[in-house]
Amino acid sequence: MLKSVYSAVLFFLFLSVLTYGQQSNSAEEINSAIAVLEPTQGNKVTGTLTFTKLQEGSGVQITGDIQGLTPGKHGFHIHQYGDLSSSDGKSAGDHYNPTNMRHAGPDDTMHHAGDMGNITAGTDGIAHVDVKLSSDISSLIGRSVVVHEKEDDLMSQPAGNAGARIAVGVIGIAKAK
Ligand SMILES: [Cu+2]
Repeated sequence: MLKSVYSAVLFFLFLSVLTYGQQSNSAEEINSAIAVLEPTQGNKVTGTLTFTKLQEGSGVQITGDIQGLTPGKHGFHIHQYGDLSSSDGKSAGDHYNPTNMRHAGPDDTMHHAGDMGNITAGTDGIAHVDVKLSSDISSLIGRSVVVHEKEDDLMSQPAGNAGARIAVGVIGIAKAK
């Protein structure tokens, strides 16, 4: 008798642990993210980018404006870490590259998941961003967006010879509008 009560208690404990696990696994669905870009030391580039989960298939659309740039092309990537502790942006690590590809342009068959090519600033120093990435939005949360001093040649390893990091921003979950 005592033994079966004991088994029943154990069984309920087991059930509650299982249910708890399921609850913590059902994470909130992320539909939109934001990155507020701040200049690295000695620069004045700023911007705000919105990440919107695409409703068809997987992927994300990234839109927004970046200002304070020198006119022309600037390398533009998702980097691995959302760590902005160093004033030169290097703590953001290398390009986000979970599948261990070579660096290239976003239109090449194989490239880093974080390769977004270049943004182009006009004579007003503003670049209008509108790019699509195939990554799932949740895989980008906590990583960073980096804007570079120079053009990404979409070829040189490991980062397109794009020079210093002039603006960085962490990708965070956006507040619902
Ligand atoms: Cu970069």
